[in-house]
Amino acid sequence: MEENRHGRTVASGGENTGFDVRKAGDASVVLIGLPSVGKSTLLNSLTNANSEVASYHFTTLTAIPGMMECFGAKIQVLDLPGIVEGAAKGRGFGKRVLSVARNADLILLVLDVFQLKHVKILEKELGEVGIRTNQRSPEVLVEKTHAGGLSVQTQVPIKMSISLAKEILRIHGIHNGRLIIREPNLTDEQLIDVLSGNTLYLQSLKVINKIDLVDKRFIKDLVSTVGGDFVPISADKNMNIEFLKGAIYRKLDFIRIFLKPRGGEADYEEPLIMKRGCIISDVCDKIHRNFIKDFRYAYVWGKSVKFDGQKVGMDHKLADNDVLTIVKR
Ligand SMILES: Nc1nc2c(ncn2[C@@H]2O[C@H](COP(=O)(O)OP(=O)(O)O)[C@@H](O)[C@H]2O)c(=O)[nH]1
Ligand SMILES: [Mg+2]
Repeated sequence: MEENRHGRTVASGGENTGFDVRKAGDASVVLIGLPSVGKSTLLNSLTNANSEVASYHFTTLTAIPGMMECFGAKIQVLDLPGIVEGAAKGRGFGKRVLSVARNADLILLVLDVFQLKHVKILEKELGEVGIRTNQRSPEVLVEKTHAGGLSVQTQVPIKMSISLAKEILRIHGIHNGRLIIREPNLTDEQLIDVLSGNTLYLQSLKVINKIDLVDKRFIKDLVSTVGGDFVPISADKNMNIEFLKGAIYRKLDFIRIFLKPRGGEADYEEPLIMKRGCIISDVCDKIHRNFIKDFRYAYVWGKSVKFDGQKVGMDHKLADNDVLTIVKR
C-alpha cells in the first residue's frame, strides 16, 4: 500500500523549492493561516513531526509534513509558511502556499484567538486562486453543441435572468449549447466559477488557537463573532487537540471498506480508508498502482448492492462498511 496516490507529489509548479511534498496517507490536510498564529506548534501537537516554532514571522519557509493517526486513518498534515494579504498576487510565499492548498483534501484555517477577523483574509486569498471552502459545486450542466444557439433549461427557481446566463456563457466562449440549471437560486458568481474550470470546492475547518490566553467567557463570546462552526484549541498547551483530530476525521468524510480474499474471510482488523463516493477502481488504485490492469470483476456485500455477493464492475460506487472481493486475471 505504498504506491498509487502516495506517488503523487503536492505540486507547487516549477523548480523544487521545498514545497514538493510527497502525498502520503489516506488524506492530506494543510494548515493555512497568517504568520505566528501557531501553525508549526499545531503540526507538532497533531503529528510526529518537529516543525520549528518561533516568535518571529516567517519561520517556516517550506512545507513540513507530519503524519497523524485517527480511527485507523493515516492523515498527512502539512505545515506551510504563513500567508498575508496579497498572497494570491504573489506576496511572501503566497502563490506556492496556495497551490499546495489546491492539492489538499481539507484546509485548516488556523486563527489566533485575538485576530479572528483574519479569517476574511484567508478566505479572500483562497478565493483568488479559485478555492471555495465549504461550498459544494453547484448543480449545473453545460452541453456544448455545434449549432443551434443557446438554450437555458431551469429545473428549479432561480433569481438570475436567462439573458444574463446566456451572456455569461458567451463570455466563456460558448455560443451553441444547452445549460441545465438544477441549483436553486444559482448566482452569476457560481455560474462563472463552473465555467472557468479552475474552481475547486474544498472542505475547510476553522481552528482558533491560543485559547489558553483567554477565559471561558471569552470563548463563549467567540460564537457571536465567528459563528458556531470552529474548534477552539491551544496547540502549545495541548488543549482540545484530541477533539480537533476527531473533527478533522469527520470532515474528511471517510468510509471503510473491508477486503475479503476469494473464498476466505473478510479482514475486519484493517479496513481500507476511502473517501465517500469512491468507486472500485479507486480501491484498486489504493492497493497498488498497477492493480487496475489485472481487474476482472468484483463481488460486494453491503449497503451499496441490492443483494449480498453481487457481481459488479470497476465503476461500482461503494458504501461505508462494504465487504469487497476483487477477482483478478
Ligand atoms: N500562548 C500560546 N502561544 C502559542 C500557542 N501556539 C503557538 N504559540 C506561540 O506562538 C508563536 C508562533 O508559533 P508558531 O507555531 O511558530 O506559529 P506559525 O508561524 O503559525 O507557525 C510561538 O511563540 C509559539 O510558542 C498557544 O496555543 N498558546
Ligand atoms: Mg511556522
